[in-house]
Amino acid sequence: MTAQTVHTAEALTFSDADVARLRRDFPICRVERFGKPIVYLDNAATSQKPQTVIDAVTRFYCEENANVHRGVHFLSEIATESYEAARKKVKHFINAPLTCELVFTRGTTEAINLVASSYGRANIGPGDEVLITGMEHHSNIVPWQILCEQTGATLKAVPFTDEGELCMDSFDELLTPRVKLVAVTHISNALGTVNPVKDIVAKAHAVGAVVLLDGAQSVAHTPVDVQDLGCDFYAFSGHKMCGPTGVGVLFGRAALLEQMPPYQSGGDMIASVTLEKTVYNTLPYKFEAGTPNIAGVIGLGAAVDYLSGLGMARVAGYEHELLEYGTRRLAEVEGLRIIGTAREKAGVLSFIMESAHPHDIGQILDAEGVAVRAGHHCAQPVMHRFGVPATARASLAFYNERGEIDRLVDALHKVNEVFG
Ligand code: C6P
Repeated sequence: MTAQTVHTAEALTFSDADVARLRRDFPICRVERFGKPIVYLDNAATSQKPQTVIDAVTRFYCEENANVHRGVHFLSEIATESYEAARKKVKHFINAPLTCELVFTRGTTEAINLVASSYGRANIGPGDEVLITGMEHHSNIVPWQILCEQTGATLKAVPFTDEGELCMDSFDELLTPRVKLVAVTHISNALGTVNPVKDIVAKAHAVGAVVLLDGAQSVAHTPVDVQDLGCDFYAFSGHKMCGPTGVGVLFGRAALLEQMPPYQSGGDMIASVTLEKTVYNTLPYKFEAGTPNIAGVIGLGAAVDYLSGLGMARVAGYEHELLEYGTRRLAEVEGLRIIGTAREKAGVLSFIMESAHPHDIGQILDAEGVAVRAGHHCAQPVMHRFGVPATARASLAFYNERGEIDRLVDALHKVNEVFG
């Protein structure tokens, strides 16, 4: 019998009915203001949490609470198992080669600081350069500024175009053998630009530089495969991917993590201590000093289960459709200009209006039950580049509906009525 290939290609998006169904997983979608559900479009700041994540955290405190890696008793063993199971889930989620390459941190910010302090101080010195871009979040600027001040290295930044795309010619010029580390955001929180990070990694490796990718805005919006990207470090936060606050991840290649000194010191990061000398623990525990955010890590594991269940390719496909719809609808609003129009974009709609300051826009929208962020989005160099003090930003997630974009647009017309 001849084998037949059956193609059951599933559409890489969600239907309206799918979204309506999965919104029921998020208790906050039932919260109302002025008799209507709140339109939450501040997902780049933090995502909402499904019931399964909330339950995982509650269950831990109700049924498993104990410290990890320390006790010989039942609860401690269960807690340790759940904590380490979450690490394995994260490994599969981003396709890391080894479980020991995942270090739990407080978030993206701490993960980047860990690399700057530990890898940076051990490997970067006078005459060396660190290369970032002009569209980084402050968390991927300031740690490198401090490192350069402390070591005598120089910080350089790749500029970007009016559309918000990196000037890759400038990147090529700036990428000399003096560059020892390249740190780039995968997706810009202020512009939505998806950067060509695979290309950046390949080029950086060709001159011998290591690469850190800031994945804060990526992991919840697009499939991430660190082996495919080829990066050396990948940093992200649990709270932006349906997980709890106060927990994040640093992926680092084992060969690099092995030779890096500890970032913080204390309990759990040691193999043995005498008053004269300490032998450090194995990976990843060498970088997890003190009692970790156990409940947060377990909640993050549940978030990974939830996102994996949805399928990240479908999440990305649906959010892309929503972005296109939002971009089209915002164009109807008089005097509105979108900041960040890169060809490769994720679900971020940053904008300014002729009639009103972004903070006023934010206030009017809030009065209409629509939550956006207004400000510099911790990316002041981006604001300077566009000569604006701030933008209003609507940032999307897979649980947002087209009807919510419509409510945003109605509220923006109201801004023009009030201030126009
Ligand atoms: N951006 C935003 O509203 P933490 O705070 O450590 O979880 O994430 C920091 C961070 C790092 N990189 C990027 C690209 C980010 O977007 C963020 C957080 C939020 O855009 C809060 S400022």
